[in-house]
Amino acid sequence: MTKKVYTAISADILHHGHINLIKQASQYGDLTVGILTDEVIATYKRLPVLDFDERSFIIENISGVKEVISQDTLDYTDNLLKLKPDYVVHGDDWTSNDLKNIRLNVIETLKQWGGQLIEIPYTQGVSVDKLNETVKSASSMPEVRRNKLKKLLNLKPIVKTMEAHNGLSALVVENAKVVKDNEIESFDAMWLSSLTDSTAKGKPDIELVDMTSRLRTIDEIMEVTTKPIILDGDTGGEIEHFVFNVKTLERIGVSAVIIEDKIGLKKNSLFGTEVEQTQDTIEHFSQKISQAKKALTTKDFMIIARIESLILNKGMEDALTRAYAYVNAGADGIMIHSRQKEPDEIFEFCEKFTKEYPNVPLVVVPTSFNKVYEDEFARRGVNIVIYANHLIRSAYPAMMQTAKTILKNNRCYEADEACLPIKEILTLIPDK
Ligand code: SPV
Ligand code: MG
Repeated sequence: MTKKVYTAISADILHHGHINLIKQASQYGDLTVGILTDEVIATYKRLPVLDFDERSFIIENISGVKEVISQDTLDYTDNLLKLKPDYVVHGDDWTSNDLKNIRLNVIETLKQWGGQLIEIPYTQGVSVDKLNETVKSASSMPEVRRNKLKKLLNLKPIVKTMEAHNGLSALVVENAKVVKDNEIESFDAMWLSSLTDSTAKGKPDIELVDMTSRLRTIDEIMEVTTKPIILDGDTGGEIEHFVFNVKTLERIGVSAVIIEDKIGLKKNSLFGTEVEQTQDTIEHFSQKISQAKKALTTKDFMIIARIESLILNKGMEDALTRAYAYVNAGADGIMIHSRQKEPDEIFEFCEKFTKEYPNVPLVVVPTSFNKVYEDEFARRGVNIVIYANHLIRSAYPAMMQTAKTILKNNRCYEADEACLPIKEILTLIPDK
């Protein structure tokens, strides 16, 4: 009987190494190729350039391929259990890279029916890094970056978003990655927080850092990253100004702006009712949304309305009434905010809102209700989770500690332990 052979690939940037793999694998029997889904690639690498159907079409037309199936997880186990192949073929590069654990799972699973893993030498001369660099610079262009958030919303159960306030923190969001047993975790998008942008400049979060300055930060971050950007637009300011600003943001490749329904001197929401804050009228804020929507050119750019009713103790009814009104005014999504430690009011809002508008993206910022896991939010209908301030909140105590260590010791030897080695800081940012 003909043997069954399985291999899995992304096939987004196709090169001679793939052909080599397929050629060799097909010599062992009937070859099924698992194509990683867009969602898997988006988490593991970046949004694919070609979508799943396009990639599958290419691979099924390569000679030596008997069949193409989808692989819905980075881990092979599900497909292997379905197919029970005699052989899995893979390049030998995965013994040492992020796929190490995935490889071990393959070996374990194959043991169940005496299957075998065949590792072929990784094709030399393939400059994947160079190909990736080309894709990366193309994918930081405004037209490409802008619609990434909408694409991710379609692909992922929840879009994981982390704050960035300058080039370096944005590089952390771009590159941070954790390898687990059978998956790889990374952030999907960046939140350009007003709190952290202001704090990084030593200023209070009261719309003092103006749009001209915010645009400088955005540009600094855009220069070194490819992930989509959600801008904290504070109150959006005057309607007449907001209409201009959304056009600028759209043109430079920001994916979304979130504006909050407050008016007058804005203070940070996490103060709640401890400081004076005034909520806008539904009519005026709805106008701000609808006029800005009319000014846009593309369908990619999103204006998300942020509701402050729970922050200001105005109650659930008020929050929901506002949410429905803002959606009717054209908002592309709703952010519901709360400063309660327990997530109850957020969950109640999610349940009621998603019943009415199951397809309108819902955003939460769990700074206070921080025990909830992402998959629980996703189950309750949340589409974007924003970790709004955690990089700067962790950087500040680390910097203060180092400063004090040097003051205590009157020399810097003791501080070295908590510092990045000089060699690493010199090479952290490549010079090309
Ligand atoms: C920010 O990050 O600036 C926000 C979210 O607006 S919060 O600080 O929770 O108000
Ligand atoms: Mg803010």
